[in-house]
Parts: sequence; structure tokens; C-alpha cells
Amino acid sequence: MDNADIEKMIKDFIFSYPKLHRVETRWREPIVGFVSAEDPMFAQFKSIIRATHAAPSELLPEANSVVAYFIPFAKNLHKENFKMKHYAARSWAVAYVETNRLISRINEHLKSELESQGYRMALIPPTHNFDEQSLMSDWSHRHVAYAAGIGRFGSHNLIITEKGCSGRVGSFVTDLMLEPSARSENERCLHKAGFDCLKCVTRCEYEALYADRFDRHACYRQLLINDNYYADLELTDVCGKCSAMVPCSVINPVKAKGEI
Ligand code: B12
Ligand code: SF4
Ligand code: SF4
Repeated sequence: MDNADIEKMIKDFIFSYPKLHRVETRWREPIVGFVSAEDPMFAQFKSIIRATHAAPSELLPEANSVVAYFIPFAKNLHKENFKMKHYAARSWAVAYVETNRLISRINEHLKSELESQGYRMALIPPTHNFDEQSLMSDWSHRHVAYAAGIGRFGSHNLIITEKGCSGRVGSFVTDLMLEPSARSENERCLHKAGFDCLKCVTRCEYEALYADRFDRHACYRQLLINDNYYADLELTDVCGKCSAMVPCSVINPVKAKGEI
């Protein structure tokens, strides 16, 4: 089993999912990346994120590789989220619930496929694996996605991929030996690449995102306001206005400028 097999399994699963399950959300083709479990970046994460951030071997002692994937939402979703004033759009809240479930199911599917061929895999939940006080996780999917070459951080903190930032990230650890993906040195955020933008900051009306800082507790307060607003849905701590109708919502805007 190699990189192409893993990528195909993830893509096929997402492609057939709406045909097999009653879901409102639609997704575009995912972007899959690979990184060695021995990559020195995992040691750096213990200082960049926090000391308790797990190394792959702490999740799976025989770890050889880490796989990360970004599942982009259909292109209309961020527009719907933009149109709804103050609160997140209902479709954005539903997409959060449905995509978290999709990620869990992809991982369960891959685990059983890998185990049937004698390999091992550690399951990691898509979210809610964070400390409610510090609002940090001991396994940051988006840092792992960065390490696996899937994208780079934007001024809004989100990972920007070739298909934008509007979507969700999953990752897992396995003992399979996989070829690491290349990491691009090119920024994907217009502001970071030296262009005028910071539209994400303008979108945040909740005193959370500024040009030079991010107040994660203010952000979380807004997420919980939305959860309360959509009380008929299961936990939906969402907002995502900083990713709605911004240049990096569904594309790599630096590439679109023809700069790279
Ligand atoms: C805790 C958490 C939150 C907290 C704190 C947010 C935060 N910034 O960490 C709260 C509840 C506020 C929150 C809010 C949101 N979240 Co959240 N959240 C998480 C969770 C569970 C852990 C994140 C974590 O621990 N981060 C660690 C801290 C230290 O990282 P950080 O604050 O982002 O800061 C780093 C970057 O700025 C980075 N950075 C900047 N430039 C560079 C450059 C380099 C080279 C490097 C290495 C790093 C780097 O440096 C900082 C430290 O490393 C993850 C799921 C997971 N387990 O990974 C989802 C996750 C990050 N959330 C996600 C989303 C979508 C959201 C929301 C849009 C809500 C929504 N769904 O509508 C908002 C966006 C807020 C924002 N602008 O960041 C997605 C991100 C998808 C993406 N495209 O990136 C994730 C990955 C969930 C998922 N499975 O997809 N979230
Ligand atoms: S909206 Fe602009 S400044 Fe903000 S992350 Fe996207 S490209 Fe960067
Ligand atoms: S998710 Fe909402 S509250 Fe949090 S930074 Fe983005 S726009 Fe601001």
C-alpha cells in the first residue's frame, strides 16, 4: 500500500458519501499530504504550540508516517455564511456537524482497511480534542497539515490550501512507510505575500481577529453564541466569517495573482 492507494481511498470515500448518506453538505475533492513521523517539525510543535502537543509516536508507538487531508466545502458555502448577518449560516453549522462525522468515518474506514492488511493506525477526532481553558489541542490538525505540505497559515490563522481555507482538516498516524510530500515555501495569504488584503480582519465583528493578534477566547464566545442559536442541532461551535467571501475562501489567491 502506498501514497496513491491512501489518497484514492480518501477521495473515493468522500465522493460516494453523499450518495450513501442523507447529508446537506457537498464537498470538493480533498487535498491529501504525507509527512514522516520522524520529521523534526513535530519536535518544534512542542515549543510552537505547547509542550504537551503529541509526537506521532505518542499516539502510535510504531508510527512511521502521518497523513493529513483537507476537505474543501462546495464553493457556495462560504457565500451563504457571508450573507447571514451576525450569526453563522445554518448551512455552515450543518456542514460542521456533517464534516466532523465524515472525517471520523473516513478514519474508521481507513483503519479497518489498513488493519486488514496488517498495518496499524491511530484514530484522532476531528475536533473537541482541546483544552477548554487554553483553547489549544494536543494534536493540531492544521499544523500537521502544514507539515504535510497541504497549505500555509493565513493572517486569519486558518490553513490556506490550493483550494482555499473553507473546509475542514483531518489527520491520522500509521506505521505504513509513505513518501513525504514537498512543502511549498510560497505564502498563500495575500497579506503575508506583501499584497493589500486583511479582508479576514474586516469580516470579524466579534473583537477576536485583529491585524496583529487573535483573541481565541473572544472567538470562542462567538462560536458558543452560534451554538446556542442553533440549539436544535448538535454542538455547533462555529462562526467562520473570517473565511467567508475573502480572497482565500476557495482558492490560493497568491497563485491567482500569477505571483508563483
Ligand atoms: C482549539 C480550536 C479552536 C479554538 C482556538 C482557535 C485557534 N486559533 O487555535 C477556537 C474555539 C476559538 C476555534 C475557532 C475556530 N476554528 Co478551530 N479548532 C481548534 C482545534 C480543536 C485545535 C487548534 C489548536 O490547538 N491550535 C493550536 C494553536 C497554538 O494554534 P493557533 O492559535 O492557530 O496559532 C498558530 C498559528 O497562527 C500558527 N502560525 C501562523 N503562521 C505560522 C507559520 C508557520 C510556519 C507555523 C508552523 C505556524 C504558524 O502559529 C500559531 C502557533 O503555532 C482545531 C482541531 C485540531 N485538533 O486541530 C480546530 C480547527 C483549527 N478549527 C477550525 C475552524 C474552521 C475554526 C473556526 C472557523 C470555527 C468554525 N468552524 O466556524 C474558528 C476560526 C478561528 C480562527 N480564525 O483561528 C479548523 C481549521 C480549518 C482550516 N482551514 O484551517 C480546525 C483545524 C478543525 C478541523 N478539523 O478542520 N478553534
Ligand atoms: S483574507 Fe486576505 S489577509 Fe486574510 S488570510 Fe485571506 S488572503 Fe490573507
Ligand atoms: S471565527 Fe468568527 S469570531 Fe472567530 S476569528 Fe473568525 S470571524 Fe472572528
